[in-house]
Amino acid sequence: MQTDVPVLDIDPFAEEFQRDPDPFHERLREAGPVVYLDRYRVWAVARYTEVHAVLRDYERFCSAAGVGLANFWHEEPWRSPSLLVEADPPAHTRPRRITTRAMSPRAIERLRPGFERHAEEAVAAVVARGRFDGVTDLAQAYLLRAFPEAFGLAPGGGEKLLRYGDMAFNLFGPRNEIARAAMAAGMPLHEWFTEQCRRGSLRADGLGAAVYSAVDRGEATEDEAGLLVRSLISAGLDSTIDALSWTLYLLAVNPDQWAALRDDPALARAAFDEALRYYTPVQHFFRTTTGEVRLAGAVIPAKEKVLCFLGAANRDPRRWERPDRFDIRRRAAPHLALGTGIHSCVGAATARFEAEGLLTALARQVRTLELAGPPRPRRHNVLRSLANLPLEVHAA
Ligand code: OVM
Repeated sequence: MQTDVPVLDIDPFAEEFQRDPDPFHERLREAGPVVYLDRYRVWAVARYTEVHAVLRDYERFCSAAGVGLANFWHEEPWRSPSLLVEADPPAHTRPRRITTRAMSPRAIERLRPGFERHAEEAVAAVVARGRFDGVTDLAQAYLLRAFPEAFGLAPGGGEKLLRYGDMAFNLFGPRNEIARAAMAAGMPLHEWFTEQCRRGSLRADGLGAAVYSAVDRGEATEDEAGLLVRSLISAGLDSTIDALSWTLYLLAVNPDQWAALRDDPALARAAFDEALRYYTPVQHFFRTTTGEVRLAGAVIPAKEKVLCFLGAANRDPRRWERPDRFDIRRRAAPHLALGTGIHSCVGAATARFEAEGLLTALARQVRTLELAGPPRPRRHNVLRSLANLPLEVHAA
């Protein structure tokens, strides 16, 4: 190995790192454009320019060996690989086109009234209570209704979807005690989850059925459609609940920003993107080198894992002015929280719609939004997550 690449003893999956990633992110960024993490024998990038470059370069930094710590060329994946996030072109192209189409702006515009209604109801319920938990009573309560309805899933399965998604995301990390606990809770749901992804379980007017319409057009098999629905419903719930929870937190502790949103609810989308930048829910994904590659002066051998710290890139002072200031009026959208390039989040527009629904309802119904106690982080291998968020609101 080269001597000019800093070798760091930082463990991104340790309790200490996960409780407060920011100081570790800074150390990773400042150590150099490319670093080597001894403990896991992986390379890592934490600056915006390099994270962006790796994500864009799918030929040299591939996804088919898995986008978590496990290298599928050496170890068996825990389930059949995703046709989307664990695939490269040309195999990736058709599944991606199918899901992009199913979740096109036009397709999801139809969902807006449902999102708005669920948001108004969820906000009204917490306004009536005054004090509540921002994670469970608002972000979850809202999405556990809006999300299954949008996909055409039977109502009431939300808790199980959460548990399964929690496992799927955790398993992008190592098989540590968090992953084992998530598997103990999630594995018994495997059959149930697979059943939810079948055509017969999905309402004809939902996003799930829109994926299956590719089968009717001769573009996919029934099994492929099932795997694509699996991707969408395992990736889209936990991550968005965290994103909404952090948005609520950031608005509660930045009263000037909350005032700006109340004055102009059209800032809802920008506020959500700034929160995605500031507290990036999906903290990292890996890529794997296809051959020996040169990156920012470093030479990385073939078939090596490269850890892309999305959250660190989103606070890189080389890219952002005053990166540690939460400012809903900045142009945050080029953040990397939803990736970039061919694998960028296929649910991005849906998530932004969901957020707009919640934040505009909040801006309409709520006058004051304040922290009512210390929030507690939830330990997770991949997600930056809150366990709870005590809030207090007064009606507008
Ligand atoms: C997938 C997928 C993509 C992103 C996140 C994720 C469970 C899954 O394609 O299955 O988390």
